[in-house]
Amino acid sequence: MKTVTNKRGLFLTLEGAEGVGKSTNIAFITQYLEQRGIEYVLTREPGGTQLAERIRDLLLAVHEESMSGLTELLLVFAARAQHLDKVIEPALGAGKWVVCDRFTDATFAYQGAGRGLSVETIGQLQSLVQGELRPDLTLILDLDPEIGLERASNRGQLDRFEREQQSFFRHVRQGYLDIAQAEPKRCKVIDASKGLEEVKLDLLAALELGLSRIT
Ligand code: Z5A
Repeated sequence: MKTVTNKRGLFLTLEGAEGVGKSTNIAFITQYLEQRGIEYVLTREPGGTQLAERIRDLLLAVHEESMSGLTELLLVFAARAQHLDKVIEPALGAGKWVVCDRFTDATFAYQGAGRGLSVETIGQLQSLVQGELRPDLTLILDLDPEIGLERASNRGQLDRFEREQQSFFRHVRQGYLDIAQAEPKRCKVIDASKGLEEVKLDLLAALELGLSRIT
């Protein structure tokens, strides 16, 4: 087993479009870290703090008034600023690893590729809110949106995003694949259409490979 010498913790993110199985699979990542005695904080976006979770509620709820794309984008980054300040930065600074269910790649995929907002604008907000901070390793679960939406629809009431058309989720999926292609060192794509046990093994292999390159 490799000894981790980084003083600052590592920042791992899990991404993917609707119903790909992030919540299910994130447990495999944390089990992996526990087995290696690595201290970590598990968190999610949008959310992760009391205030940021309130912004999440606003983002996911179905409102009578439609939400503009820019409002959505600014709310996502407002939640992120709070999350970074209260949870992510303090944990990384204390040498803990952070495992985050979605981060800014979701903004490029959903608000950028999905809603069609400018990548430059998102990049500017990313710099403003995060400075130089980027995830060290990102695992992207990839799945045909038709299957993902079917899996998600079995969970009950659909939130504001889940009510989007399939074409929206096709753009989101492509957005993620484009990010992975542009940043192959940081991003590993995992085929989430396989059975859960196979996805787990692929995820852990991608995690080990990714970590071997950065630790
Ligand atoms: N959002 C955004 O727009 N911009 C941003 O910057 C950020 C987020 C950060 C909330 O995120 C929304 O915020 C999200 C994008 C937006 N909206 N959408 N859509 P979220 O992560 O909380 O929402 P979510 O995508 O709906 O995630 P989820 O609820 O955690 O679902 P999931 O993790 O993808 O799936 P799951 O609950 O683990 O699995 C779904 C079902 O499939 C479940 O019954 C599993 O048992 C089953 N499953 C899982 N894996 C398998 C396999 N391999 N085979 C068969 N069945 C499986």
